[in-house]
Amino acid sequence: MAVIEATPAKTYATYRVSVDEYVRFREKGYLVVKGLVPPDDVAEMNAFMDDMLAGRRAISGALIMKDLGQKPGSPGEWLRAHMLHRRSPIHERFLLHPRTLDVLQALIGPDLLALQSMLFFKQPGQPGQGYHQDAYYLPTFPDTLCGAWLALTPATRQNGCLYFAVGSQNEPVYPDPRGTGQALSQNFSDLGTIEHPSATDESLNGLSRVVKKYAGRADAVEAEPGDVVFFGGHVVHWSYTNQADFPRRSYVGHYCNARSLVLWNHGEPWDGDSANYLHILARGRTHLPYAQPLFGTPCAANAPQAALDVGPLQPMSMMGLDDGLMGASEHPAQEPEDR
Ligand SMILES: O=C(O)CCC(=O)C(=O)O
Repeated sequence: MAVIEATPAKTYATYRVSVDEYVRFREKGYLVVKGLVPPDDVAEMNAFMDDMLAGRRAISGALIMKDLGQKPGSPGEWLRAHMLHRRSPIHERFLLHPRTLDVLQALIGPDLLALQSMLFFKQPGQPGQGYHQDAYYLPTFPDTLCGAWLALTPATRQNGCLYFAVGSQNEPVYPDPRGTGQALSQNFSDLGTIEHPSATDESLNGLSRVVKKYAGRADAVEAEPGDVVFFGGHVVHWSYTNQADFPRRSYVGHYCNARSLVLWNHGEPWDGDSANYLHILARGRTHLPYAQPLFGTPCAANAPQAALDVGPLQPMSMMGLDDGLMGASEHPAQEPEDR
C-alpha cells in the first residue's frame, strides 16, 4: 500500500493555446510550448531525482530500467522509470500538472484521461529510443493519444533530444506480424507489417522504411528546462545516445481523450471490457469509468467543479434556417408523445 503524503496546493496561470499552435501541432506532428512548467517545479523534480540517484529517497516498487527491458545493477545505470505516478505524489502531481493539461485540453480534449508516465534519467552514454509510434504501444479507441514531454535539463542534439519525422503524423499505425497495433489500422491494402519498432539499429527497425519517405524532414527538437513537447500517437519519433557529459532528463506523460476506450494498463491485467477505470480523469467529464488520483492531486476526478469547467454540453441540431442556410439550433426539448 502506498504511503500517502499531502499534496501541496499550488495555483498556476492558465495557459491558453493559440490557433497558430493548434495548427502547428497538426502540420508538424508536434508542438513545443516554451517555458510551460515554471522553473521552481523543474528544480523540485531535479532535486527529487538527485535524491533518488544518491539513495536519499526510494520509491517502493518503482520499475526502473537500464535499457529497453533490462534491469539496472546500480543507480548509475538508471535510464528510465515507469508509472511512478502510481507510487509517488510528486510524479502524480507532474502527470496532472495544470499547465500541461491546459494545452492537452485544446489539442485532444476537452475531456482528458491521464494514462502513463515515464521519468528519463538518460545519463551520459545511455542509449536513445529508435523509431516508434506511441499508439502502437498504447491503443485508444477512438485513437486520441498524445504525449507531453517535459524537459528537466537542456535537451540538445549532443545529449539525445527528440527527433520527429515531420509528415509521419499522417501515417497509419504500423502493426507487427503478431497483430500488435493492428486494431487501430484496419482495412488498408498496402500497409504491411513492421518488426522491431524502437530498435536503435535502423537496419532492424521496420519503421525505417516509413522514415525514409520523410527524408530531409527530420526535426531535432532541442529544448530548455520547463519546455514541453506535445506529440500525437502516430508521429514517428526517436532519440539518440547521450554523448554529452551531462544527463538529459525528462518527464513524459501520455494522455487520451477521456471518451476513448483504453485497452492498456502497462502490461498489467484489468477486469472487464476496458482499462479506463485504472486511469485518472484529469479534465472534463466522461461516460466511461475512471480512477481517482492515489495521492489526491486536484483534477476532474476529485474536483467536480473542475469537471464542470469545460462548460455545459448543450445538444444542438443542424437545421435549415429561414434564409435557406444551414445553422446550428438548440435541440428542441423532448415533447411528451401525443395520446
Ligand atoms: O525521451 C526519449 O528519448 C524518448 C521518449 C519517447 O519516445 C516517448 O516518450 O514516446
